[in-house]
Amino acid sequence: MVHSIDKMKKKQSLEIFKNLLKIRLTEEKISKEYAKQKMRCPVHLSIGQEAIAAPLKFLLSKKDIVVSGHRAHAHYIGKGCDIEKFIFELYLKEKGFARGKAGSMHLFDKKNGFYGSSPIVANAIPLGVGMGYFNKINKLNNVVLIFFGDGATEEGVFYESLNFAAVHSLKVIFICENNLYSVYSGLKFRQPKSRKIYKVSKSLRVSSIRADGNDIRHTTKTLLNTLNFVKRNSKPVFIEFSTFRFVEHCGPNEDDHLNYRKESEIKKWTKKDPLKKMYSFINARDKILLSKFKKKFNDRLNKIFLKAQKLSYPKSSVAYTNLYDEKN
Ligand SMILES: Cc1ncc(C[n+]2csc(CCOP(=O)(O)OP(=O)(O)O)c2C)c(N)n1
Ligand SMILES: [Mg+2]
Repeated sequence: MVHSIDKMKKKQSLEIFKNLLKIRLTEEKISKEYAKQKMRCPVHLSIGQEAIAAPLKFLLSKKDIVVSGHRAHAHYIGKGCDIEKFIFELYLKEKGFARGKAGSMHLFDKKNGFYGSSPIVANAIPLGVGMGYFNKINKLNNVVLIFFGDGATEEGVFYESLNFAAVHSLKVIFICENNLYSVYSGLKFRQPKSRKIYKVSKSLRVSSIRADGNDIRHTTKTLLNTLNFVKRNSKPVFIEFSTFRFVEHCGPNEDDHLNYRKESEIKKWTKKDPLKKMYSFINARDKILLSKFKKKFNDRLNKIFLKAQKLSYPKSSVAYTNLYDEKN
């Protein structure tokens, strides 16, 4: 585990770079295969937002908890959860992590500390705060990271949860991935122009920061410093990462022809693509290592996807079994 950014070894940063690539390659493969109509659950891809999730596995222990919303693939992969069971689940096969009952928006991997994602906007926020409270009353030192979008900050439960976490001094990190849109609605149609999301949190007495969500160096440093602060001070913190999604809200394709986002805005963010950004500062040796990793990982993905398609679906007789299975 990485504890200090200054003492971070070259090998550790390369692993974080690999994780970013891993998320992108998995999402691109999902996007490519989706058109074949074999994966029948809705998907909300994280392409463009991966730099926020990529450091998770290396900064957190398995006992630290992550929860998320509908756009959760990156967080699941970033935390080091089981990719095979994830892809099987997207195909709704019985070997998926939820035996084919969950699909893309109810991700879960207890062994790796991923305690669920939920498609109801803002739903994971009180869930994560509840786990933070559980940790507190059981004197556990684990931290809970709650991921959500800018849209979730417009739900009432967001305010209640921040208030509760502040009052009870919970070791919870609220992470808002501000990609400027909630489906097709830009922030300017939803929130007063002068409002800054991270300042709302400050007014509720939860310390907050805003950082670049597309530069892996910034996301790693921000997450690590925040984790250390939360553990040391037993207080919640709110992080607003600025970022942008590169494909449609739900589904595998681009939707720029719909014109809800200006061409100039898309161009600006394309230049800030987290993968391109990462390649702009890594050295030649790391580039070679990453290209070898890319080939190997793509081969692995191809095998997983082929295997997933051949697996069997769950029988209808088990539709109502294991719905609340503790052992799952
Ligand atoms: C309570 C609730 N309201 C509305 C929806 C429909 N919905 C699904 S995703 C979404 C957009 C959320 O935007 P944001 O929180 O910014 O996340 P992003 O999709 O940008 O990652 C909406 C409105 C929902 N799932 N749940
Ligand atoms: Mg959004």
